[in-house]
Parts: sequence; structure tokens; C-alpha cells
Amino acid sequence: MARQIVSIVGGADVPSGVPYESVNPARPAETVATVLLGGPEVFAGACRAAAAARHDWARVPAPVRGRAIASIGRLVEANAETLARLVTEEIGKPYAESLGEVREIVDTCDFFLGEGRRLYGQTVPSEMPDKSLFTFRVPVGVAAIVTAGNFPVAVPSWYLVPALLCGNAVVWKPAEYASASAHALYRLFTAAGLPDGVLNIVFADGPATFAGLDRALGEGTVQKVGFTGSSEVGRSVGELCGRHLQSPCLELGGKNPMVVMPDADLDLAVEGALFAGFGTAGQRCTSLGTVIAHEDVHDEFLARFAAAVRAAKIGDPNGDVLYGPLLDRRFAERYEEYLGWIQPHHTVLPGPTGRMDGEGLYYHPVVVDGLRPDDRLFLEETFGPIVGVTTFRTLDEAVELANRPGYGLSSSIYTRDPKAVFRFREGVSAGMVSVNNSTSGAEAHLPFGGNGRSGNGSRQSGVWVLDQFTRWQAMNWDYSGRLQKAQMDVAEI
Ligand code: UN1
Repeated sequence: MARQIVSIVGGADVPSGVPYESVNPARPAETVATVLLGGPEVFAGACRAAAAARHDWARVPAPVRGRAIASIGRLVEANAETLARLVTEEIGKPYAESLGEVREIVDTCDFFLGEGRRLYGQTVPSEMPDKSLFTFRVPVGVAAIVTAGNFPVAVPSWYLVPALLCGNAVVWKPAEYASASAHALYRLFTAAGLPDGVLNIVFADGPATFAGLDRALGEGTVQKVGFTGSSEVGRSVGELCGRHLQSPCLELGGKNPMVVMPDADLDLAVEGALFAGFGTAGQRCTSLGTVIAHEDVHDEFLARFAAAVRAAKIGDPNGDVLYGPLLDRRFAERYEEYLGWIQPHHTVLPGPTGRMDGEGLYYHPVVVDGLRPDDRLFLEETFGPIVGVTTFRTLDEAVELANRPGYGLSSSIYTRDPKAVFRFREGVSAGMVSVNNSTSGAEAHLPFGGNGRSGNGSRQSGVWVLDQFTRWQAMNWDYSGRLQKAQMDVAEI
């Protein structure tokens, strides 16, 4: 019997909306959950409920909020296998990766529970005597968080955990095709004892979310928007927020390059390319887009990479596989569209392409060699199991190729030469650089985020995300007993 799921606002179910079926992509005839998608009013109503709850939550001392985060971490850890199994069932991610994703939530909670006892402000010297200056971090208010379904529990927790820790109330709108996983995570968060209205979950489609968000921003009930998803939708979210004088936290797509230098350990590079290109079926924002191989090692790299791709197991995500089915039909359609464009234009490595036999959304891996810098596949994120390969002669050329698509999320270089590492790091536009490791797999306490088409420069994770969910308040306290005027009454030596 499939689960029945509805939005939860102010602690109460909202039993209205249009039914949507979240299915198992390995067996699309199997419904994992039936969810009621609410309209703009449900979204705007949730933001009002959050606005009503935010002040009391902000008054809870930060160390006590940290304890709530600690409880969430323990609850998630205790339920890790059940949650990971549900993620695998609903989006087809291999079980080991789903478990890793749940681990990432626990890591995030571990990090932020301590932040409840820090959340430091500063004391700052004044230019006048008998006057002290201070800074405080204050919560932004209500955070509206809209997340993708490829990381249905870890990436949302990157927003929810620090937002709550910092004293904000939250409205979370997960991807429809990952509703059951999101709902299960929501239950674990609220089981830790969050007061009603502090965390609300709304199920809605894209247009209803936009309309609801527009209304909420107009009503002044939302002070921060966090969005993870495609660059195209991110642009619209940015435009909407800009109209309301808000700067959102945008975590968007990537066309992540891997540079293979002539001195690279080629087996290590192949392993990295396999994981980054085809892990999660290429559906991470950090997935490898294009291998940029030095022309002296290109043929050897490609031969080894092709052999590794052909030997990889693709299938039941409960087994030991490189990847399982695609997340959802929309990504299968996208893969088919790219495939239709690739075949007449490029050398595709020999081997089957397209959909595999059977009912699940399983698709063959594709490696496309000989990409040119103006090719569509070189410039666009495919978000599927398709990896491009091209060549370079000089490091400057490799950097220029790496930056050319205009994204700037993750990147990687395989080399033993420290000079090449630092020159690459200085030149590449990516927010994240891996050396002798894959473009995927960022740890939960380093700044995560991108530039250009990958985002607006905002960063998640670690202490850096605190700037998304708090604002600095400056205070000056004059105890001189007279009016001291800044810039005019500066003390002399
Ligand atoms: C994403 O695909 O939105 O670095 C995030 C990684 C993961 C997160 C990916 N830890 O690949």
C-alpha cells in the first residue's frame, strides 16, 4: 500500500491538492507515495505560519537550538538504514550511496550542534574613547527552501540544519518525485521536538511554488530563499527574489571538467572519471561533464576509460552497481534528447546506447570523444550518464577549456606537478577544485557552491553558510556621557 502524503503547515496536515504519484524508477509501475500537491495559497500560508513561529524560535538560546540539532542527528543516525532504503526505492540511487547521503546529514548535524555554542559576534575597537562597538549575528527570519530530488535528504539538510540552528523558521518545498523521502526526513526533524510552525513542508509543483513564493515575498513573510536545481530555474528564482530586493542562496548546475595532465596516474584518473561521470547516473550537480586530456595521454586514457565503463555493472540499485535507474522520467527524456543530437555529430565509443531492456529507467553509459569547444555537449549540463572527452596541449589551454561553458561549480586535475595544481586552481572559475580526486564527493564542512551559471556566489556548508541564515547587526555603545560624533570627534594621540 503506497503512502499517502500531504503538506504539513503549523504542525497540521493540509489534506487538499492535486494527487501526484511518486514512483520507483526501477519499477515505474510501483507507486512509492501518493502526494497531494498544494496550490500557491498552501505555500503562502506555510510562510505565514512560519512567520508567526519565527520570533519565539529566535528567542530560544542558540546552544539549546544546538541541542535540537543534536537530537535530529541522533534520530537520523538511528533510522539511517530505513531512510536510505526509502531513498533507493524512490529515486533509484544505489543503496551504498543512499546510506552515504544519510551519513552526510549526520555530519551536518555534528558540525552545527557545536555552532549553537559559538555563533560568534565580535567586539571591535572604536575610534573614540568610552565607546564600544559590537557585532551580532541575527536570524534572517523565514527561510523558504526549494530543493531537487537527486539528493533528496542530504542537500535539504544543508539548508534546514543551519537555518534552524541560526534561529529561523523554515518552509521546505522538496521535489515531487522525492516526496516520500522528504516526508520521512521531515518527520525525523520534527520528532526532535521542534515547535509547530518552525519547520513546515509543502508539496507543490513548480508553477504553484513560484506563484506562492511571489505572494509570500510580497507579503513580507519570507526573508531568505534557498534553491538547489537547474541553472534555468535558478535564474528565474534569482529574478523573482531580485524584484523583492532579496539575494537568494542558489546552488545550480555544473559542467564540471576533469583535466588529465601528461604525468597523471591514469588508472587513478579513470577511477575518478568513472565515479564522477557515472556515479548517481551522472545526476549530481558535481558530476563530471568533460574530460580534458592532454594529447599525449588521450588515447591511453580513453582506452582504459572505455574498458572500465564497459565492465561497469548497471542495474538493481539494491545490488553492488555503479548506477541504477535515472531519477525520474524527465531526466530520461533529457538523455534521449542529447543522444539524438550526439549520434549524428560525434564519435560515440562503440557499445550500446539508449534505454536498456526491461521496465526500469535504466540507460546505457555514453562516452563521446572528440568534443569541440562550441559543441552543445561541451557547453551544456546533461544531468545523465553521458561524459565528453576532448584534448589540450598547454595548461593555459586546459584552463580556458575548463572555464568555457560558463559554469563554475566543481573541477578536478590529475597530475603530480604542484605547479600545475596551483596554476589550475588560480585560473579555474570553479568554487571547488579537486586534485587527484573526482569532481564529486565534497565533504560536509567545506564551502560548497559555484560561480557563473552554477550560482550567485553563495556558499553552503561549514561556517560559511552562517552568512546565508544570519545577518550582521552592528551596535555601538557610548558610555562617555556626551555626544561623540564619528569622524568628527576622533581621539588624538
Ligand atoms: C548535488 O548534486 O546537488 O559533492 C550535491 C557531492 C555531494 C553533493 C552533491 N556531496 O557530490
